[in-house]
Amino acid sequence: MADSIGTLYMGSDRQPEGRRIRAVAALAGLKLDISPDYVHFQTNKTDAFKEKFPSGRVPCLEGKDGLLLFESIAITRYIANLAPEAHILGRTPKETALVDQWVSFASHEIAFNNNQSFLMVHHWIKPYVKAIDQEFRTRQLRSLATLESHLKSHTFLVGERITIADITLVSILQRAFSVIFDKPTREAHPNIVRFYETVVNQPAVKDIFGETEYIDKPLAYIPPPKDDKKA
Ligand SMILES: N[C@@H](CCC(=O)N[C@@H](CS)C(=O)NCC(=O)O)C(=O)O
Repeated sequence: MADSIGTLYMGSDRQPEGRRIRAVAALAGLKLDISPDYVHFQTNKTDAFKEKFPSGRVPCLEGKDGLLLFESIAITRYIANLAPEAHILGRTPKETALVDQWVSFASHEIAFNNNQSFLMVHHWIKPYVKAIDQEFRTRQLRSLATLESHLKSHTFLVGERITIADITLVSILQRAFSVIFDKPTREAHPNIVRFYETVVNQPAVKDIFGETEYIDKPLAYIPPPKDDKKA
């Protein structure tokens, strides 16, 4: 393998956006160093970090050539563009447009809704309002229905080979499997589950995605202990 293309700053190994970038680099056959010194919620709050990456949110890429890049969609596209022979952005302008369509759909129509429920249930967004949580879940289910229907007749999202759209989507589904995708939901979406298993088990990315936690019941809000309410 050639020299590393740069250093990736990321939170935990389980962060969907970080996994996605590492998986795209692996498919592209490119080496990426992971910053060993990065401490999440500390390093990203320093002036030195924000001078390089003004959003103060990871993942961020510091290229060997000095490129400074934040936002996972931009980073995955950049890495895929460095390896045109891997064809993971699509093989024609039409395929690339379809790849962009599914990256957008996965990010805005699935990840966004799933993240809101995830953040509410974990007390990051307060106060918890069940009807709002439920609305995000309903919206997500509508998007999952669109996906299920597409995957009935497609092995991968676009064309006959894996692209960054597939990697983006499975990184998002992996999180969704721990929030909304209980057993009945999995049974109602067999093509999504088949697609997910096909992509995460590709030899190049299997170790990056690791084990998936399949829940039996949807993730539910647990109110904080009474003492917390006084604070
Ligand atoms: N839109 C960003 C989202 C990244 C993101 O959610 N980063 C969180 C991961 S926990 C973060 O860095 N949070 C730290 C903070 O907000 O201080 C992307 O796609 O890269």
